[in-house]
Amino acid sequence: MNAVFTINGKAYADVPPLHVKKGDKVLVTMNNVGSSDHPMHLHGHFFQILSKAGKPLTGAPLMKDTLNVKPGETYVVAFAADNPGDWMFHCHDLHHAAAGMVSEVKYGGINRLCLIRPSAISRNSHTKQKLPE
Ligand SMILES: [Cu+2]
Repeated sequence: MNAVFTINGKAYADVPPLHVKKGDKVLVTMNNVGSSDHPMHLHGHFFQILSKAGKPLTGAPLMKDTLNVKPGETYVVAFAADNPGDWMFHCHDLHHAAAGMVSEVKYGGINRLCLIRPSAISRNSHTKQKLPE
């Protein structure tokens, strides 16, 4: 079965990123409308769980970078945009991530003039590959 796993109805790379600015306090609602658990993982930040099913959490602040959201559950979490870069925000069931359940947190003002060119070059080959101009 070739299931597609989505965020807001879209699969990566069609999932719109969360655009943030350094210093923002970002609220994210995670609502699992599917039938599988989705351990949602944010790179580069920790988020505080504010509420589950509309009920505020009590006690000491609960800070996590991964939260398992079960079918039907809704959490509101918050994080401080304090680590500029482009960060993945994805389901940590990597089968789900590979099938599209990936978003990104992107900061404005980041230099995106980077280029990497992965390729498959045999380690046994002594042939140098000329990069295109
Ligand atoms: Cu998942």
